[in-house]
Amino acid sequence: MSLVKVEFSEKVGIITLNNTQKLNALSAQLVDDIIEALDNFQKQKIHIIILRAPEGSKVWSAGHDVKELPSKMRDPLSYYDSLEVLLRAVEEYPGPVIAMVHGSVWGGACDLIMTCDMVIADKTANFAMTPAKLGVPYNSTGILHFMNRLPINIAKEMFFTAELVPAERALNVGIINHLVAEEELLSFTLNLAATISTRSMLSIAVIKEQFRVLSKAYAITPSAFERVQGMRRKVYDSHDYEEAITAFLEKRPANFKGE
Ligand code: KGA
Repeated sequence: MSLVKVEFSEKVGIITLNNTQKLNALSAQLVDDIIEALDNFQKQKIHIIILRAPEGSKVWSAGHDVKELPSKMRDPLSYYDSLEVLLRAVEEYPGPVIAMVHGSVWGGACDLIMTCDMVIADKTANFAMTPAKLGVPYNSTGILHFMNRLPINIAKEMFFTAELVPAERALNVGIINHLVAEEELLSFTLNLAATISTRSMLSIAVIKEQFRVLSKAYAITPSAFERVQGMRRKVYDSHDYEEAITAFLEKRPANFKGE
């Protein structure tokens, strides 16, 4: 059974993450279902996608499925990790992907909304970037998503504290485009999609691709890349990574040692 619900009109497709029992944690299966929905919409030439959770969800998505993160000694966020595959699918969709957010957004799901082209939210929305709570060495493309979107001090605060940023502040710092009343969340998002749908989709698809290519146009030497990978490895080989994942599964706070 699919973990997403799909609906569409002429140009707008809606994908609802529909695994609320698991707080829409981004498991490999949920990710596969989202990607399948995106592929089908692309074949049907649906130009604009809205990504949402079921109405009234307290949690929009709890982020990466922690139970699927590898145990120690393996990169938890490598190129083919399900979250990474999803983020690329959203970035490469040849039309706008709009995140419509009611409820809390955690870790990898926060990266997902930052990868969407726009974010519309109501006052229940809040956003936490959690790798430092889970001892996870975040990957460089993920860091770049935040650098490209937010002032660096705000991105660092999110990563260093792992605290939820409430909706009003998220608006002020640029995490979200529009903060709207709860009862207007869907109509506002559909109106925005309707406006976009009157524009040239060819032009928009090319501009989106230009943003994607240019926002990643950072040069990095092979040795710098290998150094970063080596530093990340120290983290996923560490006591702290193993301890944080175990603590999550045992529903207790992690006891970090910094090694
Ligand atoms: N992965 C897997 N299972 C999860 C999960 C997750 N991310 N989040 C919650 N669950 C499970 C949880 O173990 C419980 O399962 C059920 O969902 C309901 O959660 O019923 P079970 O088998 O015990 P819970 O905690 O009882 O619900 P709650 O009290 O309403 O609290 C909701 C929140 C969202 C506050 C709480 O579940 C929570 O803190 N979850 C973790 C959120 C998080 O830190 N996500 C980041 C994951 O890491 C991530 O994306 C990366 C890659 N990162 O940070 O680097």
